[in-house]
Amino acid sequence: NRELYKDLTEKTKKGTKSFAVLIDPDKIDSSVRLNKLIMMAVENKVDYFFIGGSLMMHQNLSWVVSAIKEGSNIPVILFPGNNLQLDPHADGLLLLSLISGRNPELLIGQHVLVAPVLKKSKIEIISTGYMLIHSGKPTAAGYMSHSQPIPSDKPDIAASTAMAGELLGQKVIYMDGGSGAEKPIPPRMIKMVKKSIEIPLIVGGGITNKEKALQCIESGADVVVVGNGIEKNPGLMTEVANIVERYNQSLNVHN
Ligand code: 1GP
Repeated sequence: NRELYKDLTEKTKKGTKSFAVLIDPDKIDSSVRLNKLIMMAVENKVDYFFIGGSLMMHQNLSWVVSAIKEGSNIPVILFPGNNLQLDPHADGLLLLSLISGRNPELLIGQHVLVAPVLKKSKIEIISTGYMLIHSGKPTAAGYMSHSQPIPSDKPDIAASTAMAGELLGQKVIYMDGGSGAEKPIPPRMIKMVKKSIEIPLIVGGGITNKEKALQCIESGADVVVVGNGIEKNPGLMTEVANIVERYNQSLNVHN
């Protein structure tokens, strides 16, 4: 039994950063490709696999989860785009409450439907205050959630929203520009949110190179998530992993 949340909070307290690779099962079209990604993730000591997407056109979820479980010890955390994206073999699940929006279905409605299933499962549930941030062109997450993202030049709204999430008992805050976002979350916003909360901060969306990943980390992200960028260029996985590792090593030197 893993203690994913305990590990993450301990890392957050120490300032140690983590790297999550997002796999959208709909984008995986061959087991060769999937196994390559898994092998690369093992080599690069990736901290987490996040699994999820806006749709499930190909019903690939359980295949992807079991391939990762067979090929690695990297924790598999579901990051569901909707309540069809459950798999009992995953280690954890980000139970998302879309606190940036005002769509009651995604704040509590869908959760009521899946709660009995989740209570019975052995998956570690991590209650997540999920915040979509405007990032240029519309994203699938924005469209599918019937919600308005937080404007990217309003860090105070993001900070107040994150504080509200923490006060309501969310275990982590996830700031997301949405998959394939034009731009990552602005550093100023990450900094202000990080200063406003004690719980771990996950940041993703539009991280397409190592410089952007480093900027997110230096601004205060405890976990950086990369999906699209790795789909387009698998070598980015190694680059981001190296950046995170070097950052963590420099912490050890200074402590
Ligand atoms: C999306 O945060 C994730 O929900 C990752 O986004 O696919 O743009 O890396 P990208």
